[in-house]
Amino acid sequence: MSEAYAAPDPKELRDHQVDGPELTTRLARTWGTKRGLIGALSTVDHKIIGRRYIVTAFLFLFLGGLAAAAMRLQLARPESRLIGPDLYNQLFTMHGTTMMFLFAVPVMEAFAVYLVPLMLGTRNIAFPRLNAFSYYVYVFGGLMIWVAFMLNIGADVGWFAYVPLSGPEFSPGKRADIWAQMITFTEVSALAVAVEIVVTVPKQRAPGMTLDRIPLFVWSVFVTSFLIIFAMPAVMLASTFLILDRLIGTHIFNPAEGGDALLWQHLFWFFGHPEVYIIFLPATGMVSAIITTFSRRKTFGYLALVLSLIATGFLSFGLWVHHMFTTGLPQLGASFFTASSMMIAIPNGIQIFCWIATLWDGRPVFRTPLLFVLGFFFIFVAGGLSGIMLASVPLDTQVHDTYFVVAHFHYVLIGGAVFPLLGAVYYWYPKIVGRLMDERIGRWHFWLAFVGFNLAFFPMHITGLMGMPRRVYTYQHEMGWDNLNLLSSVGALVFFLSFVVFLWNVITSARKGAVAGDNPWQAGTLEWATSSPPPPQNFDRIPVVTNREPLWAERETLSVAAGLSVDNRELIVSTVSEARADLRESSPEPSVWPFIAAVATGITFIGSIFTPWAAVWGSLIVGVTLIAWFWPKGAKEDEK
Ligand code: HEM
Ligand SMILES: [Cu+2]
Repeated sequence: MSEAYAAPDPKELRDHQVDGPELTTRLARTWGTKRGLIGALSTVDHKIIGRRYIVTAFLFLFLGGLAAAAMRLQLARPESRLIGPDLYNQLFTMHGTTMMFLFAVPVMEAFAVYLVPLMLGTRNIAFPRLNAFSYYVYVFGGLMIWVAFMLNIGADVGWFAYVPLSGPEFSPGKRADIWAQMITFTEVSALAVAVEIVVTVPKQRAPGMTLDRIPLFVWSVFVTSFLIIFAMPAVMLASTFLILDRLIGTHIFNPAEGGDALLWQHLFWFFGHPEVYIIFLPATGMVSAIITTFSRRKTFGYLALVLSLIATGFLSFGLWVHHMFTTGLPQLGASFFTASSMMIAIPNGIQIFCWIATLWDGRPVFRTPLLFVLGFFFIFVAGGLSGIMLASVPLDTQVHDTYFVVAHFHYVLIGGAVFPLLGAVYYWYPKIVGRLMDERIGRWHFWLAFVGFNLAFFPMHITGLMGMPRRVYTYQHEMGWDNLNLLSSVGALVFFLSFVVFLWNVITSARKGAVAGDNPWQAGTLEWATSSPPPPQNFDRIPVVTNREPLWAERETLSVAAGLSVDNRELIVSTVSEARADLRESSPEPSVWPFIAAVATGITFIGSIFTPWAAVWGSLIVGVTLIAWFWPKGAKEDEK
C-alpha cells in the first residue's frame, strides 16, 4: 500500500518527544477502534479480533459438545430409539467437523492472533485487514454448516467424507455439497491467519529478540503456521474436486471413468494427520509457557524443545498413510509408515522430558493453569500409548473402526489440546479481561473435567477391544456392551458439567474476580509488560529485549526503542535473525471492506452449492470488494 512508503513528515510527533499520560492517550487515539457498529466491523485491532475469535471458537465447542451429548444419550442404553440412524449420521458428522474445523484449529489460531503481537512486543499483527477478513470468513463458514443442520440438510458423511459415499451416486441432495464448500471456505480463513503469523514472527519482533529469545508459544504457532500452509491446501483441493464431481459431473474420484477413489483418502489424510499436530503443537506452546511461569524457572532445554517442534512438524507429514492401513496398500509402504508413526514418539518424549525437568528443578506453584497441565501429562501419555499400539499394522487391522480408535483420538485431542487450552484460559484470562478467574471454582472445574473425561473415554478402549464398531447409532443387548456404554455416558455428563462450572467461572470472574494488575503470575515474557487488558497500542514504547524472559531479567527497567510516530500507525520492522530494528512501517487503518469482502465471498460459496455460475459472478463481486479494500487512501500524502 502506498501509504506505507509515504515519506515521514519531519514535523510529525515522535514518541520520544512526549511522555507519560499524554503519550498514552495520543497513541490510544491513533490505534483505537471507533465506537458503534461500523467501528466494530472495521476494527483491525488484533486483540479485539483475537478475543472474538476465542469466544466464537468456544461457542462452536459448545455446539459440537451438544452433538456429542446427543450421541452419548442415544448410546447410553442398548437398542435405544431416541435418535434414528439418519440424525445420528448427521450428529457425528457435525460433531467431528465442528470440533476439528470450527473449534480446535481456530481456537489455537485465535490465541495466536491475540498473543503473538504482545509476546513479540509489536503493535499489531502483519496484514491486520486480512486478519479481520479471516475472522468473518470463519464465522460465516461455521454458521453456514450449522444453519444447514438446523434445516435438516446437515452433512452426514463423516468429517472425513470418504468417497464414493460422499460422491454424487451415494449422497444425492445438497448435504455433501454444503459440507464440501464449507470446508474449502473455512480453510481460507485458517490459511490467512497462518500467513499473517509466518510474516509477523520473523519481521516484527521487538529489537533484540533474537531467534533464541522467542517465547516457546510463539515458536509453536510459527511452526504450526507452516503446517497449515502445507496441509490445508490438500483438503481444499480434495473438497473442490468433490464439489466438481458432484456439481458438474467430473469423475475425479470415480474409478469406473478412470478416476481414483483412493486419491480422496490420500489428499484427506495428507491434511488430516498434520491436522492433529496443528492442534497439538500450539497446545505444547501453552504448556511450556505455563510450566515456565509456575515453576519460576527458565525452561529446561529450550533448544531441544524448539527442535522437537520442528521435527514433529516434519514427521507429521510422513504419517498420513497410517490412517489407511486397511485399504490394502503395498507391504513395504505400510512398514515404512509404521516406523515413522512410531518415530514421532521421540520428539514428543523429549518435550515431556524437558517439561518434567523444568518442574523438577523449579519451585512449582500449583495454581489452576498448572493443574490442567498435569492433567494433560497424564491423559496425553495414555493417548500416546494407545497410539503406539495403533501404529502397528496387525493391531490396527484388529481394532480398525472400533471404539478403541474413538478412545485413542479423544485421549490425544482432549488430553493433548483441550486440557492445555483450558489451562491457557486460566493463565491468560487476567491479561485479556483484567481480572483473575476464581481459584476455588477452577479446582472444581479441573477435577470434574479430569474424572469425567476418564470415565467417559477409558471404557471405550474396552468396548472397542470387545468389538463395538464406531459410527453405529445403536447396539444389541446380547453383545454385552451395556454397562461400559452407560459408564461412558455418565462420564460424558460429568465432563459437560465441568464446562458449565467453567462457563460460570468465566462469566462471574469478569465482574467479580480480583483485579489482575499487569503481571499477576510474575511471568517473564513481554505480554505481561503492558497493562491488563492492554491498550490499543499494546505498548507506549516498544521494549528492547536482552533476555529470553525480559521481565525476570530487568523487571522495572526494560529499555525501550524510541522514534515511532505518535499520530500515525507505525511499527518497527526488524531483521530476521538478530531482530535489529530495520525500518518503520505504517500498519493499515481500520476498514469495513474486509467485512464486506467476507460477505461477498460467503455469498459466492453458498451460491456455488446451487450453480457453478455463482463462482464466476461471485468472483467478480469479490474482486470489486478487494479493489475497494486495497484502494490507496494515502495517495494524497504521496503528492506532498
Ligand atoms: C465433549 C466431550 C466429547 C464427547 C462426549 C465426544 C464423543 C464422541 C463420540 C461418542 C464419538 C463417536 C461417534 C461415533 O463413532 O458414533 C465422537 C467422534 C469424534 N469426536 Fe468426539 N467427543 C467429545 C469431544 C471431542 C473433541 C473436543 C474433539 C476434537 C477436538 C472431538 C473429535 C471427534 C472426532 C474427529 C470424531 C470422529 C467423528 C466421525 O467419526 O465422523 N470430540 N466423539
Ligand atoms: Cu494420524
